[in-house]
Amino acid sequence: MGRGLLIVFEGCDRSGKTTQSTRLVQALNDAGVRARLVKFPDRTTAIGAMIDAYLRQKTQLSDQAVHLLFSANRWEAMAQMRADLESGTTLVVDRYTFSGVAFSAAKRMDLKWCKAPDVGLAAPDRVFFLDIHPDDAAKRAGYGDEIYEKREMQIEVRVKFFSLMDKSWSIVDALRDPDEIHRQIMALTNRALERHNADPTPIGKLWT
Ligand code: 2DT
Repeated sequence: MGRGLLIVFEGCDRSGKTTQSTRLVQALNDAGVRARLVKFPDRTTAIGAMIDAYLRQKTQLSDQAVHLLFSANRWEAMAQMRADLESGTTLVVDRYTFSGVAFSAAKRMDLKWCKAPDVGLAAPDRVFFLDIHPDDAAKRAGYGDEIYEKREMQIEVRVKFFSLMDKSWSIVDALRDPDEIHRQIMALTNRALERHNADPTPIGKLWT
């Protein structure tokens, strides 16, 4: 049995990442593919609790400190993620290093500095970017009270996401019917699984 794939969902707030990543895991499991959902930030850990307090504006942290906490929150999950991948479980990840870099870079932090703490994390096999303009996303339910849920920030984040894309990314139009989006993502995932089974590659390392 080969390794599982690392599939990442990225996008601005309200783009449907949580809905689509959950549906993908369900559909893969239904098709007999072992898959598990991973979500960053993972607010359930001690580090995640600090991130949660920052996002909900209950505590203040410097931009650098919170950036490093987001990265540490991925590193604390890495051993289990690698073990799952190696044992054949496909991981579907709701936000990953690209959110880390895009949100911090949108605050005018240096791009190279932002990438550095995530160097060496497991690299995704596929990234699905659920693309929606922040103004359309805001119409869905309006933004909440968290620190980054502001129009100007979201617009800047989207620009940063585009600057991070490479050939492993697929841009998915997130303004469409959720069933249609799911079918497209399922087709892209099946193609990635078939390609990997025909020509297996080891887990890559990020930002190297
Ligand atoms: P959720 O609404 O998806 O819980 O995200 N963020 C996320 C960062 O700034 N850096 C990161 O590394 C990650 C993973 C995006 C909460 C907010 O946290 C931002 C939105």
